[in-house]
Amino acid sequence: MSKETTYVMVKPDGVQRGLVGEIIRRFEQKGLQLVGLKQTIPSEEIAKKHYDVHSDKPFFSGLIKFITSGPVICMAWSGTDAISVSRNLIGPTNGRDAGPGTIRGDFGMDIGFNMIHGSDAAETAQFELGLWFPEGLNEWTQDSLSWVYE
Ligand code: IDP
Ligand code: MG
Repeated sequence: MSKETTYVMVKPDGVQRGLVGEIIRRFEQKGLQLVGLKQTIPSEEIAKKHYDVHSDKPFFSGLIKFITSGPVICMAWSGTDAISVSRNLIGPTNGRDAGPGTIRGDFGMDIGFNMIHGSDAAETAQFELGLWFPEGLNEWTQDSLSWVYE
């Protein structure tokens, strides 16, 4: 158990489909703390850095085209084990395989259009937060969290 901050991003399909509020609601209600939030249209440069691990995959160019096609919502969420907790809220990559109750399971039918990204490990979270939030995050005390953690 450790306090972590993870990078979460609503992708262009999630923004286009009007799912931003629904997605933020799920993270808030779970008990994660929002420490960074903004809308941006990603440049090709930032998109390629973000997805660099997939640069040799056949879907890479399509993925970059998709991510840069319109606005995304960049978020930073903090909490105990925030990385795995967020990945569980998000669900498996392909919406058709994702269980009900997960974001991809409840709203998605596709592997490419899967609405949301979440960092998969501590090192990736650190890299992605630095990439998308070079201005830094907000540290603040959320009083309600004293009723989330015993
Ligand atoms: P993740 O988002 O669940 O961590 P990754 O395997 O890291 O999934 O893939 C990154 C993103 O690349 C996925 O969220 C999805 O948008 C896209 N992607 C992955 N595999 C495919 C594919 O086979 N076809 C098209 N897009 C894919
Ligand atoms: Mg991934």
